[in-house]
Amino acid sequence: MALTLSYSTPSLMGTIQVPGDKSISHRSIMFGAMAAGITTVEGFLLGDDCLSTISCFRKLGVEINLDGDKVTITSGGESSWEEPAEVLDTGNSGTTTRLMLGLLAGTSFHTVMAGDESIAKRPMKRIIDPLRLMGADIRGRRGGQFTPLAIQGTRLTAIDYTLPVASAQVKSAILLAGLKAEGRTRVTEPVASRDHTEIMLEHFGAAISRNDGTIEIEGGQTLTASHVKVPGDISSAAFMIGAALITPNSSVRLTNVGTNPTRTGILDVIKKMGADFDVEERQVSGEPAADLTIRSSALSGIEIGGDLIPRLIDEIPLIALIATQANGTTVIKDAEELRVKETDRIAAVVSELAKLGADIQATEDGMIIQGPTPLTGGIVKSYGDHRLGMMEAVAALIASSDVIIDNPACISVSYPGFVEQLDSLLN
Ligand code: SPQ
Repeated sequence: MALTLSYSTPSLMGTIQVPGDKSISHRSIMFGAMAAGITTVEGFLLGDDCLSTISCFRKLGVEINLDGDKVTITSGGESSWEEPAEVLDTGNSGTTTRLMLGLLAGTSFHTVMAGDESIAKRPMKRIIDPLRLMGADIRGRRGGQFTPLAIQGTRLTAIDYTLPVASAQVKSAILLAGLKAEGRTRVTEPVASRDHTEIMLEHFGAAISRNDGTIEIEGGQTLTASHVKVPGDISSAAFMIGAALITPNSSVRLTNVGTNPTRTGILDVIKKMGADFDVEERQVSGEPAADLTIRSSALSGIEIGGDLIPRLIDEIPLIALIATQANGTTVIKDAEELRVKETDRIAAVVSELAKLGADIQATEDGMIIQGPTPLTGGIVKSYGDHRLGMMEAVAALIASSDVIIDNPACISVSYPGFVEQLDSLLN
């Protein structure tokens, strides 16, 4: 069912807590399932993707109980996992599919994993190649490039691997497989990607070393059950940040947002564009966090590329929208990874923002946006991609007439209750 949004000259005021970080929530379940004992999690994201992770681990025999955003994971450790009788359904979640490949490669049993239509198109070779070098036995469509994937657990040996793409999912899958492998695994990343796996490995008692872009982990270590506090997701907060920046007369406070430096590229970008905002820092279980106050701002176009891209990769649809309201040209480059996300996010963002009157053009590895342009209403598609759906809902705040979003249900992948929370800020 489509969602019709019509806002006439709104302003946004108030304080909200955005839902828990998706990347950290996934990992909290995986680490809790690997560790023998009882792991507790607070601030867990009850989004569809993280629920897919829970459902996969329940099928492996791990006991997981939910009480609001609190989770209790009771596990006998990785060695107690059972061969699942059913296919593990990873839904729309790339993180679940890819990190679980690393975890399942070193078991003693057989698993089959599959997700939705979007997952079936996302590249898995980048994960399977290094895992095969470790000895993994993984088969899939087109030589293992795509799901469904069949994994026959086997003994793994350590590798020394340099990532060809900046990807936290590839890095994490190798490190998680490395935890079970014989020997010392080394992963080198040319550009830093999010490091939640490294932080959580240490938090659960594993010894790892991190030096100049190389992470090392000795195989055969066991994890100790722990307590995880999940901060708010900066990738979700980004939509509220963008909403406050482009809606006149707005001031929005976002509490307890994760500000791990590998994720705060969005804050660097808005600062460079001239945004008016404050950051008050806090600390949450090894992961930094802050309260952010964002006010409507006059923005200028900038160039975004290079090492900054992995630090804001999921925020680019929103950045493209705010660039339509900035003075001058915004160029986003080095972001070809966007083409293999839930949908081709370069093509989708350009086509849908153009429908709303934006002056935006696709390039091979990004986009060029001229601003400011007033946005009109119109019928737009989410392509089943949560980040597209939310960007379009934020665009509706400044559109001159109704914005009708086709297939808005996907928003619950990472931000259940997003539209309601946005509406609660309306003045
Ligand atoms: O889990 P999924 O579907 O891959 O989610 C996305 C998103 O927009 O929420 C990407 F489409 O985030 C990825 C992110 O782009 C989550 C992630 C992680 O938790 O490790 C890492 C990034 O992907 P990658 O491919 O760069 O490693």
